[in-house]
Amino acid sequence: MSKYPFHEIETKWQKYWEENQTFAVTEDISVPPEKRKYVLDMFPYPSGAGLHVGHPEGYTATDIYCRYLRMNGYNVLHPMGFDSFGLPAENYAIKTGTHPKATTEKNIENFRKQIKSLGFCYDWNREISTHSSEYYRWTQWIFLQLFNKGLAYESQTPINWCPQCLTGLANEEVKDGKCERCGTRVVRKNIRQWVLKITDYADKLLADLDTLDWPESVKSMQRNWIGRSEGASVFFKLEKSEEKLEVYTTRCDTLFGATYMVVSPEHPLVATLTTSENKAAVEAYIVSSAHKSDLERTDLAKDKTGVFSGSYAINPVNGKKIPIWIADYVLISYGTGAIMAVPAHDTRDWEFAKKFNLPIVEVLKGEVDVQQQAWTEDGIHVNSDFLDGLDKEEAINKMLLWLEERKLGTKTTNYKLRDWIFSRQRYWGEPIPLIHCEHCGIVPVPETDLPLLLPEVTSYEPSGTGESPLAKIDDWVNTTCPVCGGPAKRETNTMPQWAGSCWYYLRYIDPHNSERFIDREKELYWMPVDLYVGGAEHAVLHLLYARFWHEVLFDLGIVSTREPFQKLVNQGMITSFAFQRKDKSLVPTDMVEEKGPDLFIEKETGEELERVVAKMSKSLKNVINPDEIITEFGADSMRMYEMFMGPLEVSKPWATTGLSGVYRFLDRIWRLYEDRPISEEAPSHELLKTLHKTIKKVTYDTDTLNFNTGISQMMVLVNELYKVETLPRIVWEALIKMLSPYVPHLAEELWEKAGHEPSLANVAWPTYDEKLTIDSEVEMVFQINGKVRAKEVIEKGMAKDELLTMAKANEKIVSWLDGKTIVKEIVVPDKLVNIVVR
Ligand code: ANZ
Ligand code: ZN
Repeated sequence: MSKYPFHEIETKWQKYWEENQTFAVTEDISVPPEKRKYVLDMFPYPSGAGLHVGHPEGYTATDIYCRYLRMNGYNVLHPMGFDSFGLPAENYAIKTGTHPKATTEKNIENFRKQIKSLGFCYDWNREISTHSSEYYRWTQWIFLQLFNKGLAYESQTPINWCPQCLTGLANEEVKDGKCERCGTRVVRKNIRQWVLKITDYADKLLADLDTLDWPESVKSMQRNWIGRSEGASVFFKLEKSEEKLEVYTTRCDTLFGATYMVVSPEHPLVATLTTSENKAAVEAYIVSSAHKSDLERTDLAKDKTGVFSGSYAINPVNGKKIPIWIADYVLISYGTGAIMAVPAHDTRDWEFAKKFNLPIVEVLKGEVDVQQQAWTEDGIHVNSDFLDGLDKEEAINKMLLWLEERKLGTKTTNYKLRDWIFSRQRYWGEPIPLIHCEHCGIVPVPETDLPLLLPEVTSYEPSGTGESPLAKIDDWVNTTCPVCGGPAKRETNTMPQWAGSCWYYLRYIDPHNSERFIDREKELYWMPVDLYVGGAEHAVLHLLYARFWHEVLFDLGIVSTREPFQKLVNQGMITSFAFQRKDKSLVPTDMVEEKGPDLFIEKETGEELERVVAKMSKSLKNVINPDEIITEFGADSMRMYEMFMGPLEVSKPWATTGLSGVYRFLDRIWRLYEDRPISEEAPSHELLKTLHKTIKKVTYDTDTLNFNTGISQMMVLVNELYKVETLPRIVWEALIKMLSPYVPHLAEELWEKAGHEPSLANVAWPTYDEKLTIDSEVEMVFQINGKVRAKEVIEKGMAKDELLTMAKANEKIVSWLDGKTIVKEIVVPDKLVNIVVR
């Protein structure tokens, strides 16, 4: 039995596609707008580890869809590139002194080669890398548009700071409150930052979510992240100062139950509020809470901590004097950084009040004793003067009016969303194109001077003062002001990795334009992205940042759609099997022996192990390397297996047995061709029917990304072909066409072998005859008084009276009718005849 020569076939066709530019795409205006599709993959970060099995999953899905669309007459934009500014390359540079550019470009080479070895139909002429100056020139240009629109500002923001590495860290770089690099506990530190005003777009970002065909889970994550909350600002007079303490509350109706107040340790009034007796305790407390992350501070399970400031405020509704505490369960970053505490009806306030012996006053009638636990559900107001007897909504409205009339409060909306901390004290990123001039303030680098190139440095280590390594290059930092010509200094912070991925989908449309960042006509031709496929881990950061930039570009009149990505699909994670001991510890795969079906033994100890599903990890030695799979089974097997594993969106474990099953399927197809001549004769009616059913199913399934079930149906057709001596051409060629999006190399080869010129890429997708997909025979049920008494197989579509005659002629029915009077006859065509008798 000759093995199907996938290696030869795959190399041959990849070369062919490349040489013939089979997948190069242009903005052909003869193609009507509804026949233009933009299908996008989340581009990879070119890590040193190379392609992971998760990458080909999404990439194969979009590839199949694009090939299918092409065969259906669509003009399809399907590009690929690299998200190539990033921390790992920089950290590697710090360790080894290798320039991040060198590492990155070597990794890109490798990624490109790996991606190409899977035979994807990308238009490689449109490849971009976010670290190339041609590209980041426009990232800088967009930043300047944001700056000019007042959406970028400088601020002293508390950020995560590593006291060992002497650098600010992004939130993603902090693991369990510790620096990812050195393991030191991070602290909060105010440092100078560039911040983008994404909060200006909170309402738009929220509202436009409704227009998107995205998974509900991602939409709701974005809604929660934006976290719009409606409530009130309330101003509390202080007992001994003219200052007012403003709080944010969603429950101003509970004001009569506010028995104390809390300000966060970072609140600007802390010093004013702290009396001299309490000063030492307050200062010690501020230091201790600086070590905690927001998450730790707001953790419900954590023991509450705090100190009394020594000052009092006056509750505006009843004139009562209430103590002001300092506690870190109140965050400076939300609302006003100060709260009115209502311990009877808020769990955290209740715990705090219990711990520090503060009064608890019930203002909502509930089902518990509020001295024993907080009542956090709704109830009728009590102990609340003019609110007594009202429900929540009535009471909130009445209290708001009351406060507003007296200028003691106003209706306010708050968002969880924070402005986006946009600068990094890092080397490997886009330099922020701004200049600090003593006379003119902050001045943008003139657009004609872009790109502002990332200069060469000798050491990638942050400077130690919280500035990027760029700050050490005097002849780069010192420049002249573009406005007054006087001496000035460059901004030395760089942009975060998210910057480049915020707009890459736009650059693919016009990747080589050196005049503009995108040509208007081309943008109109392709946007928005019709389908975007990628991992669910990007639900908030990337997908929110990109939407924000896009909304801004829309408002600037640079792009034509409000939203960039019309439809989003999250591929499921590819996991792996792992082996677990009784004590739940995991055994590396190479230490496991398979003794039989579902019987796994730890080699060393003989302990029986349970097979479980786990994330692939180096330590478990269960990481699948796509290169090895391609070498052993071929790219087509790899592609088809990943699609056959299960529905695209669900997570599924890699199983080599499944992969060899798919390989055997492809091998069977190859042997069909080797063993059977193609004939020009018409196929049998049965075979023709299977063919049309298959075309119908594969068409629907490919169109809706249900690839696994489409593949199953093709397997059915292949089994049918094994039953015939020769391959009827119309069946065989239709099969090749259906296979081609899935296993394009094998399909091209078989197409050529069937006597055609290459390529299959733009050959029309097969069509089906609906009539041939319907089974023409059905089973009729004959009933007497609703009970089934006989069955008969009939030709579909017979008329009612014909069916009735047939029923009455049926032997069994005849005997049931004997001696009875017919009172009613019911006929449901293709289903049943029911005769009611007496
Ligand atoms: C009084 C009150 C009574 C509250 C009650 C809740 C329940 P959302 O819905 O998430 O917007 N809060 C306000 N600012 C805070 C801060 N900086 N840190 C921690 N907590 C803060 O939550 C708003 C509620 O969270 C506010 O309403 C406030 O407590 C608290 F029965 O005020 B509430
Ligand atoms: Zn100046």
